[in-house]
Amino acid sequence: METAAINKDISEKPMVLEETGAPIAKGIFWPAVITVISLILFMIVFEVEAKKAISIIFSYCTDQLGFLYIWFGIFALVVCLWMGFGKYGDIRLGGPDAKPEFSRWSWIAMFFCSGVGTSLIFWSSIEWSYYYGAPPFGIEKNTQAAAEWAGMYGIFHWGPSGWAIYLLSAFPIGYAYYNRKMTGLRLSTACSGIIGEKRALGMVGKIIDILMIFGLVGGTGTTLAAGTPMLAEAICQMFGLTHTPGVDLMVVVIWTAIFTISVTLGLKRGIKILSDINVVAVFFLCAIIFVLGPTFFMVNVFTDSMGLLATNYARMALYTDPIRRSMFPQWWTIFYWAWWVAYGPYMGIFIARISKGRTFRDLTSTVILAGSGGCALFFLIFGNNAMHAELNDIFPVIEVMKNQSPSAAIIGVLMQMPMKWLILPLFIFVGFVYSGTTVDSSAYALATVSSEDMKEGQEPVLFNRGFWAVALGGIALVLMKIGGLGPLKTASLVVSVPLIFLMIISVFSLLKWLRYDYSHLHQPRRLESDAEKEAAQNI
Ligand code: NM2
Repeated sequence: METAAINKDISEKPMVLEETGAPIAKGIFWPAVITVISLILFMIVFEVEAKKAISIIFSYCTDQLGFLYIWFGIFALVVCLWMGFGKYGDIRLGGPDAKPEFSRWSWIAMFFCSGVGTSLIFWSSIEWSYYYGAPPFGIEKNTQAAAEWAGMYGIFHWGPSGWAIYLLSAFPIGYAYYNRKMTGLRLSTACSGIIGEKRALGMVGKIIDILMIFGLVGGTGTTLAAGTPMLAEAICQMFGLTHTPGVDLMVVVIWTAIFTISVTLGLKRGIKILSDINVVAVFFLCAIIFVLGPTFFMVNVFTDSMGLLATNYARMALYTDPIRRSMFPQWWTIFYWAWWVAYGPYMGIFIARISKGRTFRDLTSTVILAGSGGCALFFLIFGNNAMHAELNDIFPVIEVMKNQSPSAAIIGVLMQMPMKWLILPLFIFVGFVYSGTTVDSSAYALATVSSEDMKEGQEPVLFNRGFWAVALGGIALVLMKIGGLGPLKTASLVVSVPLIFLMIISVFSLLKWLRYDYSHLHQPRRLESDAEKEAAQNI
């Protein structure tokens, strides 16, 4: 195949498996550390002002600029589908002969566990209750119609558009690294086709990577913020303790220990193994709740949700509610897209790193299908189980959420189930490991971005990996102590506005490279037979 031959040409350099880690890129590492620390210090010292300023900017971004996120969600999905199923679908990261580094199972486990964490359990359990009480499209609240939409909307927010945002920059980042043999798995490198290599290596590149780092630090904060009280509540229920801030702190400390160990062990001995364990434990937990819970209700609601989702995808994907101004899309869809974007370049780096030997088609079909399918499974089980408890007066989810906390409601539902002696400890285990696998890969990606000249097969040096893991835990601890991860979360979402443009630039860079590297695909096809020539003349 011609495509294959050219693919080989541009990937002739043999794979080098380095023994030592890639050194720290001081020009990125220190400015990133200093920027992140000064911003956090600033938020601590000027807490009130910072909160106010950030929330004004955030409302502006979601409200006035909301359409940007909405169109970006469409853009990401269309581009990923075209990459996978268009003329470049056969391109393989690493060239036509590259073999996958990880088995399909581990590959899926890794991108799934790095892309979503304990927040998936949190939100899948209670997201429906918000939609039930304040539904979209002018539907009356707390009605049967509201419940139908409530069971489905979360699946949309954790579905194909989100996973496409995650996958989008994996194409340019992976192609630059594995096929064009550029050193550095970075967003700046992936943008270099458009902004030029000199700028990518200079100041502009550094700003791009620092923005990406800040988005990710904040995104991780959001993850830990959602998971911490829920896990702390589960621990308190199990051991009969009172839920105090001390238990929250303990959760973060245990988490930090888990992801620091995992990331310092490296990609193959740490992150991969933890992800494999996580997927098995998660499936086990889901299976128990599925069997012991209202199985037929769950499956029936899910089936109905699939119909609603399929018929209304475009409506939801483009919903801005400009006339009624219920703020539903701003508070939900746009907030979610911003959160996916904050994680986007990191997931681009991480998916690219683990996808050597995979074709563009494989990337699109597997990441989008397995990612959305995996998330939908949580809504099927955790969401519908909780909704069933509310609608059938088994447990007053909404009341507990209002009077106590969402975490108390989530654990309260599980406490109504048979075999809670098994469910609760398993839930705690999964909770810890699940965000452990998200944050270890975040730390890995941060270390990758701040590494110099990282060759294929090489990992960032140990210090770099360990540093980011401890830093992520430390930041969460400090912020929780001064009253919540809220401002950091919002700040990270504000950073997602420039990230949208950078991710678009990286896609155009890739297109430029592909047009150059596969120019034969753009020339008119030579007409071979006389019959073909004749047919062409008759058109
Ligand atoms: N997303 C997928 O904590 C997490 O699950 C991280 C959340 C962006 C909504 C990702």
